[in-house]
Amino acid sequence: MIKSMFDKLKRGLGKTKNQIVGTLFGRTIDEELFEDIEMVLLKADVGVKATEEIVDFLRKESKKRKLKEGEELKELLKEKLYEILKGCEEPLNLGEEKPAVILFLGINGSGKTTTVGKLASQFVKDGKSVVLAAADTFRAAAIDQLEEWAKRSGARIVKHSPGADPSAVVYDAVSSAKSRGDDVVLVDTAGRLHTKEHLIKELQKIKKTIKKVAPEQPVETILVLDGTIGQNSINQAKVFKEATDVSGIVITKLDGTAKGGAIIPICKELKLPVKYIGVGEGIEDLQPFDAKAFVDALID
Ligand SMILES: Nc1nc2c(ncn2[C@@H]2O[C@H](COP(=O)(O)OP(=O)(O)O)[C@@H](O)[C@H]2O)c(=O)[nH]1
Ligand SMILES: [Mg+2]
Repeated sequence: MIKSMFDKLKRGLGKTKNQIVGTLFGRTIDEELFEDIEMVLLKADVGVKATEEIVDFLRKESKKRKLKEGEELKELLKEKLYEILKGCEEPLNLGEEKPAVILFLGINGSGKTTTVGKLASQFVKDGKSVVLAAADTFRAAAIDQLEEWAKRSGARIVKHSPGADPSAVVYDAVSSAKSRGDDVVLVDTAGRLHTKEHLIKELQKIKKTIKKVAPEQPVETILVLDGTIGQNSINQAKVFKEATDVSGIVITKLDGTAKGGAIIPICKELKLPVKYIGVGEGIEDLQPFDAKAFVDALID
């Protein structure tokens, strides 16, 4: 990972990091320290199960390796966190067929539109032609926001009027991308659906529409979760998982949250890989999830 990106990640995770690393310094390894570590991990939203697993490992290994100083646990902690998190790492799949269609889901405010915009910018920089489908048709402002991101990123936008059928937008976006030979279609959806039945129906309709035009798609259905609510996003995510097949997640707003540890229970409990993490509001602030870099930034 390039240095500026790593620095950003490190700054972003600073609050979570200070909590965790702060407990280790100037301490002798004893039961009281393990209890403090346990508390601090729980506070960082690492979750009960993973916290137990981590603290048990620290107890056993520190004994085996005859460690004395709290600081010495840092390397052990890194080792264990990496072991856990490397199973959560998986790059975005663009598939074989053009255009690749990627569907973004998540509740209102989780960061879908921003993520779509950031990702569009990365794809355009890689020389891909990108289409944004404005399938959040609830508000005019949602369409305007995506249009702004289209301008900033250099992607083409397909939009209808507010209140239009999201599936109709998706149909136009995917079929036009197909006929023009575009590489990627990013579908921005609405998160404000009144009931689960409504959500299921809407998502199924969108997916059916995509399949009709491009039978191999979507390659990815990405759930966008707000990192600042930590583990609370798990229940939210379950509703979406019940509604449709989800292939991966993006965790946003990991800059400045003290709940960065939630990435562990989120990935483990949902059994879904983390594709990207959001570390700011800017166009550059989206990083492929890299377990090694994440752990290094967390436990510097
Ligand atoms: N700090 C920070 N803010 C973010 C991040 N991702 C999104 N946001 C902000 O979260 C708010 C909601 O994002 P938006 O993309 O509109 O969410 P949507 O309703 O799911 O489309 C906006 O103010 C974004 O700028 C991130 O990674 N870090
Ligand atoms: Mg939006």
